[in-house]
Amino acid sequence: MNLFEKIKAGDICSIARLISKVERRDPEVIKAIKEIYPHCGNAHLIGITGPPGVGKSCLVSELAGKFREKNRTVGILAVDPSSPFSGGALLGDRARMIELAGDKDVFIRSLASRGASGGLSAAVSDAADILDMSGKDLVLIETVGVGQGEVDIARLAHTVLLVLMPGYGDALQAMKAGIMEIADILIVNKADLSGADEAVAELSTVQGFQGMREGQDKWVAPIIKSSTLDGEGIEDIAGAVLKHFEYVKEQGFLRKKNRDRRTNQFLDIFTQQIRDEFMRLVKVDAGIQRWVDKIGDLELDPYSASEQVIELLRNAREQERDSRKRTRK
Ligand SMILES: Nc1nc2c(ncn2[C@@H]2O[C@H](COP(=O)(O)OP(=O)(O)OP(=O)(O)O)[C@@H](O)[C@H]2O)c(=O)[nH]1
Ligand SMILES: [Mg+2]
Repeated sequence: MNLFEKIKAGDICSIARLISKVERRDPEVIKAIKEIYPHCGNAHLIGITGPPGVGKSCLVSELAGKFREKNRTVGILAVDPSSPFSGGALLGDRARMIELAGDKDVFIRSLASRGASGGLSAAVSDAADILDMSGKDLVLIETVGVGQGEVDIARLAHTVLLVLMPGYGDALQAMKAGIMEIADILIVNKADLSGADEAVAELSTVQGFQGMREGQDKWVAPIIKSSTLDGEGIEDIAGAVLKHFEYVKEQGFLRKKNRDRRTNQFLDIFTQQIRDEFMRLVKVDAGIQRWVDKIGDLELDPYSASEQVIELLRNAREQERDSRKRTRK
């Protein structure tokens, strides 16, 4: 079996090896992704985001356990975890994690921005594709922070869970607009602590912002209280996650979400490759080097310079169209 076949069969070592390459942005990965791409699109991608320390990782492991009870296979990606980890310690040294660690239908990995020169966003997207192709029904992606992170989880995930905890009312007021736009399910974790009901009340007051959600105004994000200590709310969250995916599919949003994600992915790759190619050309072409120097010497402003290049592309496209017309005649 080659690497591709092994991953498709869910072989944990092969998945891990390829994701490591993805993390390093190893050029070999591009070849693998090209091969994998047509086989993606079956997994439900779930983003779990929220401020540091609210219990996202604990929640992810509880949810993974819950989905396993429902016989779903699970992939877990923790993006740039604030605390270092090794193996199972990633999601806390908890009984649930140890249980998951021995399960071949669960794959757990963290991705760090260290050394990811092509951007962490690209690595996360590729890693999600690999897990998707390996046959994972659900891919849980934990990211810290909302909106300010390098990884735009709302673009990638089909369902976004925003996790808060009692005492986050002030933080919420500050970020409410942005949050309410991306969250499909709102969670007040650590409900075993005091102040959970107040946090829920606070959240419901800002839920009016839901109306701003483009094309999805019928879905009102449920607010769920949870505690990973006693398991409160976990079943409800798992149920809401699956219900949201059904909703997204029924309303025809799934296709749109996937198309938007892929368009953005293409644009990211395209701009990166244009940059790389341009920097390569500058090194080998003295004419281009002189042209770039003009920008530095204030003889040419960067806006006009960019417009000149776009004009070149446009002309090339027209020329090609003309020559195609001529060959048809
Ligand atoms: N009381 C209480 N503590 C919890 C609960 N869930 C998690 N914790 C604790 O909160 C702390 C942080 O939990 P994590 O799951 O690591 O939180 P996180 O949001 O993933 O943290 P970062 O990844 O560092 O942003 C740990 O000490 C957990 O034991 C809960 O439901 N109740
Ligand atoms: Mg965490």
